[in-house]
Amino acid sequence: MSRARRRGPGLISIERIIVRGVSPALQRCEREKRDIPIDVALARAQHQTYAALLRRIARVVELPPSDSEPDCVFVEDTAVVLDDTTVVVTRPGAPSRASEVDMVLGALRAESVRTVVMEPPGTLDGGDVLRAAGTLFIGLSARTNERGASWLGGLARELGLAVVTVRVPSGLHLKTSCSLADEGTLLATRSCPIDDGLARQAGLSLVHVDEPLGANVLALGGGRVLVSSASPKTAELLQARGLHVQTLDISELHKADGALTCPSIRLPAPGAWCT
Ligand code: CIR
Repeated sequence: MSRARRRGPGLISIERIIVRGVSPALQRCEREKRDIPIDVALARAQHQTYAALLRRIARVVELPPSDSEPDCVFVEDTAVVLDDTTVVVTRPGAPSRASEVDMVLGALRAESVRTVVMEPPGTLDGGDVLRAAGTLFIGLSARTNERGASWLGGLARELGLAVVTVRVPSGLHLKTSCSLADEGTLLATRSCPIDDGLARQAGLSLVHVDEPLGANVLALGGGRVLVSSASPKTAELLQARGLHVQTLDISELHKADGALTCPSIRLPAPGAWCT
């Protein structure tokens, strides 16, 4: 018998956050423009500021980086937080990132989180999954294949979530082009595959942003949102909508094709959800 039950909108509330340090090998990470130098010391300092900001709102578990996992700071890709009870540990689509899941799985178990480990042959990166109230959007990308998306979709439906799968036409992940600013607001570039109709079906208002790096913000709950300092117009727009905006310089993580959601796994408080 299906355990499905309909989900009300509820609130974003983060109880715990997992982050992982910047690898000394970050320069060798997966990325589109490999020739742009990354200042690893600066990346580390920016990441420390990110972690410090998150510590103001939740308990942060910080995992050590690895010399042999250049992308290990981008923990979001290794896990999908479906709800306040269940976290999926993924099979990242880039072979160089496959081993990153081991440390994250250990950390989730140490936190007594119920984990479900994805099975082959599907692959899926957490950056392709957007939880928005009662809907889970899954992007099919160069990293997330049909098998991975349908496996995750099946599990999410069992937990009572509506599932919408979209094709990611450009950019690394679905959340490269969109993210939630708060419970009801989807920020997106014009190339985002979630259009106005899909957003409305999920109970969201779609707000287009012109700055590509402005599309990935981190909703912290309680009307607070982290925005990259590389997207000042997006920060202004959100402030004008009444949100408490904190800007953060993550220039070196942007050079690694990362953005604000990528360096953390957010775990919700009981009865709440996270994006
Ligand atoms: C990668 O290409 O896998 C990393 N350099 C960037 C991952 C960014 N993660 C995310 O958007 N969730």
